[in-house]
Amino acid sequence: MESRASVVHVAAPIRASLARGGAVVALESSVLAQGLAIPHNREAAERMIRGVESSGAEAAITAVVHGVPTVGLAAHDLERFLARDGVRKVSSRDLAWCMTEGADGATTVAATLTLASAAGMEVFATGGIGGVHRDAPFDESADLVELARTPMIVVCAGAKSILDLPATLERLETLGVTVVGYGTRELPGFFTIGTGIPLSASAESPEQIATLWRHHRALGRTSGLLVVQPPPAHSALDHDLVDAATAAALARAAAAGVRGGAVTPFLLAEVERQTNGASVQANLDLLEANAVTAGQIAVAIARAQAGNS
Ligand code: PSU
Ligand code: MN
Repeated sequence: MESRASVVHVAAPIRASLARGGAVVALESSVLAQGLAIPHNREAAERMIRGVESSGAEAAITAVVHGVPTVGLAAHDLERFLARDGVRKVSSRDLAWCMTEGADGATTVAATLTLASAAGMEVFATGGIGGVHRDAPFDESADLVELARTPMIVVCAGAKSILDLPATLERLETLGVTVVGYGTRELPGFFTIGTGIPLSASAESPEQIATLWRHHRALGRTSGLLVVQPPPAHSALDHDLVDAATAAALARAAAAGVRGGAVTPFLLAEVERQTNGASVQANLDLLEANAVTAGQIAVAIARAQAGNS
């Protein structure tokens, strides 16, 4: 049988960096092909890559490229994903089918975890993870179960505000995923700085996350570690504004009968409309901030490992 590593194409520079124990950060592509509209998606890609690099790490976007699971998307392929034309949304269940059809697929957090871990990566930056949807028996993102079985650090601004956040945190606890606040003791609200929901762990530095990760791995834990960082204060949104926008978006989704994988992109676009675009600015800023932090964590882990060997 083909091995997991052999079916995933890892771009040469990323492979070389991993082989010498360098710092690398995975980035998802669904946020580019489904989550953000043109031209914001290009800005997001550029700012995330630069953010990772500003920390001294290398960025690798994951995607399925003409049926090939890929870690380290080439520039000319990225253009097709930014054009969003015929690019499907690929969660973990969709990976093998996307390969079978030879299609282009933009990977969600769940699918990115699968590809990046096959490549031997340990750090991944995104905006917000999926989770348990509100009043929807039963819509829970595959992001949660993949986090439960993939040893990877995921840096995000929490779960998207359109979700049931207390239920999402409870599910993460059940699944054994450690959630650590980065510079905060409460769960961030993605667009908002806080939610009032307390966390059981909080860290202040990349080195502290690296130590936490070392302990996690030493215990033989095969689950992920979710690092949640509040969005930058200058563009974070007000609670009431997000609440009202979300309520309106949920009502429209219900009226339009939106289901399955289309729910998350639909709600994000509606929130953008309801906030007159303010949510996009917040989204871009937090994506970059998360990329910077993930880069710093990857560098701290690489340094600690170099020091130990
Ligand atoms: N957060 C965003 N934009 C996005 C997503 C998250 O700000 O586009 C994407 C991520 O790829 C996440 C996915 O993994 O939405 C979750 O989709 P679902 O709920 O269908 O699993
Ligand atoms: Mn879903």
